[in-house]
Amino acid sequence: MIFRKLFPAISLILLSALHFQVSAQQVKTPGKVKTVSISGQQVKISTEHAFAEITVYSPAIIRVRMDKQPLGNDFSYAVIARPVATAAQITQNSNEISITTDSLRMRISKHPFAISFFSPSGDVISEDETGLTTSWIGDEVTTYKKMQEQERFIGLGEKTGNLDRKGEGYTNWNSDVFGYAANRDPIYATVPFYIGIHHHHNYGIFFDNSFHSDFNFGASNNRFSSFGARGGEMNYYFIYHQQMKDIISSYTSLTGRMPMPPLWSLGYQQNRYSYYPDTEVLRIAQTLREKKIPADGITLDIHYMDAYKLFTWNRERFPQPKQLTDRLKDMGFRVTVIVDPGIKAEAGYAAYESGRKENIFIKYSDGQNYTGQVWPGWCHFPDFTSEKGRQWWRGQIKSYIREGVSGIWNDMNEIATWGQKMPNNVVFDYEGHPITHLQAHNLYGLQMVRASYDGAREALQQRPFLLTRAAYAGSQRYSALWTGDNRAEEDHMLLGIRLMNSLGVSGFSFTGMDVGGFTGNPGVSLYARWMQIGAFIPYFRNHTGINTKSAEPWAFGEEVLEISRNYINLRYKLLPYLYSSMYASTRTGVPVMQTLALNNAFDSSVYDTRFQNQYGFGPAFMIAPFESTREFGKIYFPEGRWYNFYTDAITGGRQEITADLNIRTLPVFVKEGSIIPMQSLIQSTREKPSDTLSLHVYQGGSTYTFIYYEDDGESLDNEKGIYYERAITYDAPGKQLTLAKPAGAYNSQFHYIRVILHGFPAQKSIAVNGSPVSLQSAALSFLSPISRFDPQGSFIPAESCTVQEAVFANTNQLINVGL
Ligand code: NBV
Repeated sequence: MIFRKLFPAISLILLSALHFQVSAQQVKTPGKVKTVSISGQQVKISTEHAFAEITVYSPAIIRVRMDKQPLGNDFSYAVIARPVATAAQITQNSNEISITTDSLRMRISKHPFAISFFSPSGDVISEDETGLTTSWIGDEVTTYKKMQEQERFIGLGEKTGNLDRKGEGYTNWNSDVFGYAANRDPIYATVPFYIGIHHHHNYGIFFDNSFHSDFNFGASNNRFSSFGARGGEMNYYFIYHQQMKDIISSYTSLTGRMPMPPLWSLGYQQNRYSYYPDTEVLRIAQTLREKKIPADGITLDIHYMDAYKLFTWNRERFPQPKQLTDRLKDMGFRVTVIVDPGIKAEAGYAAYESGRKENIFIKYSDGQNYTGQVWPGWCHFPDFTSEKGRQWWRGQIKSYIREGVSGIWNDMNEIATWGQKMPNNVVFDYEGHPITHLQAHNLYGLQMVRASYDGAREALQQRPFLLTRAAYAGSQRYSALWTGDNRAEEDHMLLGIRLMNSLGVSGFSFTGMDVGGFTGNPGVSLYARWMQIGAFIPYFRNHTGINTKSAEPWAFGEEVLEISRNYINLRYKLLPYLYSSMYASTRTGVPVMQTLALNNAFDSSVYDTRFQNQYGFGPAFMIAPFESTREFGKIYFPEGRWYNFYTDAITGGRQEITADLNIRTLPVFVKEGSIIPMQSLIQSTREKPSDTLSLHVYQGGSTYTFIYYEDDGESLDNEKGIYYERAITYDAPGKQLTLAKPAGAYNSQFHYIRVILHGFPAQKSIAVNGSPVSLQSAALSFLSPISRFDPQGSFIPAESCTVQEAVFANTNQLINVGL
């Protein structure tokens, strides 16, 4: 009876609830433009259902902000640039608004609102998919771009999969993925920037939104590519240049570039989870020296702590940390320690007590500190989105520096907690404008390394080395990034290369992977190949997990030891080249480790899955990595002529060649016309090389400039102009090599230059500033022979090439060499 009476009311409530659900699930598009206001480089627009703000950031960058409500506080941790004064012509008529810069044209249709971008010559570069444009489902916002014919997509930071991401979809939600599968998504880092390529155009899109986000490059649809997030504004930067490297430069002008790393961090780093006690650390360091394996770094994983409590030392294992780091420093090793964000909630533990007192932990919405479980047990987590939290962390980090630590390795900062389900009602300060975990999650790693970097730099008064696992766009300003808990498997070695190549085009130049693999045990050949590749990646670290076999270079037999030593030696000889290439990257954002697409964006072969793992290392090298067990393999040579690095044999470009492979040599090629500076072998960067810089010049057909760079390797003086920067130009048609007058207030440590000519016709002498200097012909091997251990005790000789070389004094005057 009562029910019958109440029925109409209940059904009304139910119906309206249902109606609400239906309308919440409706897809809302902006509709028609209602008002337009143009001021300087900016256009503000209101439409039937949305608000938009279009800002010209530079001739090549236009920012689009949209929301279904009036636009809110404009704040980003990723973007550090302000709009550059740009001559932009902004006009409108009843149908459209048009924005024209020197590099780009944008059209905004009014009925309904839709955006298109064109090249200055009028080609379509990117256009909203008609009918879908930008739309909302509840709080979720997505922009749909028409899929252009034959369009390809690369980038998006640390993403598994193929180089060309066409047909795939990806999610950004920083995740702790121990031993991840080679196709796992998402993994640790969020870099919502990608490059689209079609019809001989390429463009970049940076979607600066830290909520859980999704990118679709034609997955499960044949209509569009899209990017969207579960909350926040549509907020993207559109970048157009003809050259892909300029797109990366523009992108990194927005989100920043890596600072110059300390030289020692480019040397070889020996790791495991974990080396302890101190005597074991010293034994490893000593063995590297005894076996003449150059190395610069050793890392302490979580077992250096007392019961995993951050900012403590296990005094049984490490009674005198400062003595240990001092002793290691004397041996030419720097120590990097791991830090996790979880602070154990334990009365009496200093970091916990001070963190509580200072009230710097993240909290539930009711004000109670959030507690999650990690290594030490139940923990609280610092709020790195508040200055107070960062300041507290900076202070704590100083304790490591006092103990002589030089590097800070930021782990578990996704945030990783047991259960992997951090509650969304945890609130973060966000510089006084609180946000929930939904928006803060992907930013946590970025803010943590910011605080670690600032703390370490302040305390060291030198360049610190920082390493992180989780990241958001912009983290490159503070830290190198490594690709986490990979597996000791062949496909993971190759995947690691693609991850780093993708990170490279997404603004991260300083990257590494666990060489040898973190989970599992690599076979002998896999380890050898991985070490060879390690010599040609920016951060060269050997690391392995807790329950794995020893994975130091001597743990796999004599042949592997010799192979590893060969390539680590090579790495050390190449440090002038690598250091200069890293410097170039600090200036331009162009990565040192480069997918071949970077210079060959419109060459379909570089995306071929058979060749997609090939990459450039700095401007000169092309590496062709293969699984270690392969006996032959196809290599693609892009445009230009290529020298075999070991033999100088030349291969013409735009062709595939089947090459014989062996485990002693990694296929490495040098682009014609290159200049590669090298130094004598040293055992660590603490040791001075000989005073002769070798300049390898590879005969080519055009003019090329290499920017050579030196500084003291670790102080901050480089920021005050105390560096040595010298343009070295090889003008092939003019047969000239010119070393310009150096810039900066630092003196080169090299007093002589040895010019080593590859592929040049035989000559008796070269003219150095007009005076003849005699040329010698010499056989050159970049590697040492490998012992064969047969009854004769013979050697497998290393391949060699014949070069011509001449030595002359290195002065600060212009040096002109006639070749
Ligand atoms: O601190 C231990 C490990 C570390 O070795 C590894 O490199 C990180 O990715 N860490 C993860 C914690 C858990 C590993 C199972």
